Amino acid sequence: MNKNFLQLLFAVVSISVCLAGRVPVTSRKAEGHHVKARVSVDPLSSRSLLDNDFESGFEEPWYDSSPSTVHWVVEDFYTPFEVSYAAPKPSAGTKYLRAVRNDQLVSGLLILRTLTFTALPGDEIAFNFWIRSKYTGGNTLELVMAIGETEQTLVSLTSYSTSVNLEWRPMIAPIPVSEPVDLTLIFYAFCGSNAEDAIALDDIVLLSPNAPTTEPTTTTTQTTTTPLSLSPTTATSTPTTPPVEVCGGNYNDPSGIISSPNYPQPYGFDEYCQYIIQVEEDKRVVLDFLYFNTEGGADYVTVYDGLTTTSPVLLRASGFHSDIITTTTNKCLVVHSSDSQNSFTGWQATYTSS
Ligand SMILES: [Ca+2]
Ligand SMILES: [Ca+2]
Repeated sequence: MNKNFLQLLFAVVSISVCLAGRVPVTSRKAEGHHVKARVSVDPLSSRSLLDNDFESGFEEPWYDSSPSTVHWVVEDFYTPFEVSYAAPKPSAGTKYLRAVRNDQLVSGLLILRTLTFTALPGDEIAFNFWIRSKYTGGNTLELVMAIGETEQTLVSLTSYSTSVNLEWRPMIAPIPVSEPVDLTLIFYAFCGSNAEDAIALDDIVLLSPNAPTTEPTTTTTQTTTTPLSLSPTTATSTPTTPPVEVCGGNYNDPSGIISSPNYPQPYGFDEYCQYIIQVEEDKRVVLDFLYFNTEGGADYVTVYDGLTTTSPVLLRASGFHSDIITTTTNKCLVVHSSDSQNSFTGWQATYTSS
């Protein structure tokens, strides 16, 4: 009798434990993605974990910490959460991270964070984004880097927030550190309550053109064993030399290509570059801007109908622009200028003589 009672008691306790064990799982599911295990990773190795194209369906190692009812959720292009205004189709894959609102489309702040990782000099963060809003500038999207409590805006994409923006756009933002620094990256966004309002992210990649690889180590080893007379040659072939940025210049060929410094990587801050184009005496210069993406209202391209900044202005543009410009004489001056923050992909133009 006692034995049977103990067996019964054991069975009841076992079932209770099982049930108790299940409760947190169920409630955690009901809460959605608020509760997430954050993996503790060494900052230097977590660098390699930042890349995410969201095709797995998971947002980790980025994580949503939005405080209100709007959340970053992985959406599939073919099964969207908000069907009235579908996202543009990604260039690769079908999934991306989208600001998803509740049934009442209540507006709110969105926050997306990384783990703490070690940023190295030269690091850049690349991503694709789509932002759209019923009223221009109504939705916001900013990428911020946080070192401890100090936050610094890397890029603000609010100027892309218009009712007609129906495409994914690429962005590369430099992470401005001069030495290895542990930091986190944070996307702050605000999504409004109109049906047209939308924000999405995809293809986040940490680019590290200056990150040490195994190659330079081998070179260093060789340098120490080579005769002294050969060392200057070895030194000049060191692969860590950064590419030379072209800022303006003289262009006298009948045709050519000009672009913002570092194109198609983002141009720099506080730049002022003059491109002087001169073709044959009886010809005119035709400039065709094939690509144009600068910070609206801050980073400008100005085309003068002559060789000085006092010449008539043929074009002064920022943001998105598409244009073909013909000068009245055989020469023109193109000026690229940027302010001290927010650098975009820039611009590229061909010129011909006609
Ligand atoms: Ca994707
Ligand atoms: Ca700028």
